[in-house]
Amino acid sequence: MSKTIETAKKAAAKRLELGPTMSGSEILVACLEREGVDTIFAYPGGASMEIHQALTRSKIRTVLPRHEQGGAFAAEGYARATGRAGVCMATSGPGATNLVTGIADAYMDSVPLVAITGQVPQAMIGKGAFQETDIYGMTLPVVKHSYLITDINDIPRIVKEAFHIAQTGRPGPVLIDLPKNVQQARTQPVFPKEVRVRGYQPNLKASDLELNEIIGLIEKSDRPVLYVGGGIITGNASEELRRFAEAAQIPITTTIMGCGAFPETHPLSLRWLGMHGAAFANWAVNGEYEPRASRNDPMKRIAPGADLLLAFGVRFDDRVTGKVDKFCETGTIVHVDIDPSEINKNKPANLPIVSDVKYALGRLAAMVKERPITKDFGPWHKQIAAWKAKAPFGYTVTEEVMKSQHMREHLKGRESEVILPQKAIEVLYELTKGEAIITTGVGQHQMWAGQFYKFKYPRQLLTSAGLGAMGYGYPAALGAKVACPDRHVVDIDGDGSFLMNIQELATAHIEKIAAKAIILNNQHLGMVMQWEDRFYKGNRGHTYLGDPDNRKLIYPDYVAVCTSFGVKCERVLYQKDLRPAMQRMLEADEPYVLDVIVPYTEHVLPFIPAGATVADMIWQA
Ligand SMILES: Cc1ncc(C[n+]2csc(CCOP(=O)(O)OP(=O)(O)O)c2C)c(N)n1
Ligand SMILES: [Mg+2]
Repeated sequence: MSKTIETAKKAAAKRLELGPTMSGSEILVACLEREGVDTIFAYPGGASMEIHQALTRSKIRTVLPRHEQGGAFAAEGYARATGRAGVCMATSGPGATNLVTGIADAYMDSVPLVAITGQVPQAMIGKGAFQETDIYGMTLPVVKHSYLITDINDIPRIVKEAFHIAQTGRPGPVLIDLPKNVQQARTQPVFPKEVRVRGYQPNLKASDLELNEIIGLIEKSDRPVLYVGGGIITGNASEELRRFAEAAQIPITTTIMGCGAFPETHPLSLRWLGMHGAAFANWAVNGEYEPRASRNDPMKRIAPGADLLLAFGVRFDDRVTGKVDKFCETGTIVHVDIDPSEINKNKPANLPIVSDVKYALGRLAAMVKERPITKDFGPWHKQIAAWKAKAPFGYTVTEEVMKSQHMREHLKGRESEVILPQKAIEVLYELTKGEAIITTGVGQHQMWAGQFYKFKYPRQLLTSAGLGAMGYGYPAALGAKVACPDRHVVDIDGDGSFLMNIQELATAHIEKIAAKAIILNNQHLGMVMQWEDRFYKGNRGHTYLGDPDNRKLIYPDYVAVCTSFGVKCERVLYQKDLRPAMQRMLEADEPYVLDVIVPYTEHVLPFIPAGATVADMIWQA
């Protein structure tokens, strides 16, 4: 052998590794092992059972969800709790389509997810084969990238690329569709040790020139606000954010995706903003206005909001901005994001910067440390303190609650024992000392979870924010608990949302995953009901979840349902029972559900109706 060939072979050996002859399924599993995957949430079928066979010979833990949607949400819970890609798998056809909601959810919330689907044999593709769906085509608008593998020799490279793409830059879901004949074929795999995807540059960094411009704007401003989101969490930039904010003394509001990116217990925290965010956060960004009766009335300003909005890792979502042209109308907008397609998408930025937020914030913190900001934001902090005192998150037992069906039919004579949903969350916050990982369904309970649990750390609130997918909470809690077995993981759920993936109680029981759930059971699709009350004169359009023929009964009987799954469950109706029951739930080393019966009459406040402005905010009961 010539010397050149030998050198080339040695160089190749550094980059590549040759494995023994294996089937395509075995190669796939070997690739997952090489990526450090320890758990896969997978439901088998004809087109994926080959891979399950290979998984039985692997150290990877295979969790069998009871519905593929549950598997996808569990993988997302795992990913959101750890930052590592979650992995789920389904068979072709209905198995694959059942994953779609989870894939879309991961896309909307930038969650690293690798979704694997079995596909019918290549020769059958396009023939309308049994359980054939074009899952590649179907999911194109909701994936970061996708692959249909047609050659067994491509498996190692594709799996490596899939994990790289899912986890770097702005994370997202990657689909791998693997036809059955490729799973069954055999070859000697060549595993790459490195990955390079042409045209994909996830490590963009702001220049010092751009960052200096930000500092110049801060020096010129009187009322700066940091508006930060999920990008801080996915970009592992919390520490840098804290250093920068503390050094520059700039108050911070987050999106709901950004909850925990900055400790909500910190004096600079304005909590989260938007439709149901803190009134003081909305005022700080937009200014305070006299409440107006109609959207056609003029907006009368009481006090101005931010004159400089520093937006990092956010996307100016409509639930945050309301009427977008009125959002931070008088402020200069700096928008820093790793994804160039987010810049100027929803709201034009005065200073747009494409950059990794961890790098940008770290560099800004260092610059400010070297040359401290000379501007005194004292008066601005005073104004914010006044706003915080004026409109903290709060709740009271209202006249409406007292007159409600709940009081008449469930609490008659014991009205003082009523449990408001907000109170239940406050008690959970106290008992867990603010340390639990919280997942949620979608609805009023989700917003209250954000308001009444204060998040101190990134990856502590796992919620379907962008897609708003009911049924997310409990399976996501399972995934988070698998990833973080030593943490308390509690799903704060609604009765409607919990029912949407109730089959996952079986997964919890059989797999011994001690994820907890608190159902804030108002017997209604509460959030839709709230809109009915506000905008449709309270006319109920199929938002009652109880048994209309027997309204005194709480329906369904979650204690009986859970018991049949082998999961402990208690119903809590009276306030005196709440704390001890929650304590028992938290102490249990097994899955545990609390069915907490609450009145349906509560509305989530503050509330800026869709497309409205801060002047239209309803913030007092
Ligand atoms: C899969 C899905 N279907 C419908 C909706 C629309 N939706 C949003 S909130 C909500 C009510 C949720 O009810 P529940 O889970 O009981 O929570 P609550 O608002 O009562 O706290 C509905 C139907 C949704 N977000 N997701
Ligand atoms: Mg409900």
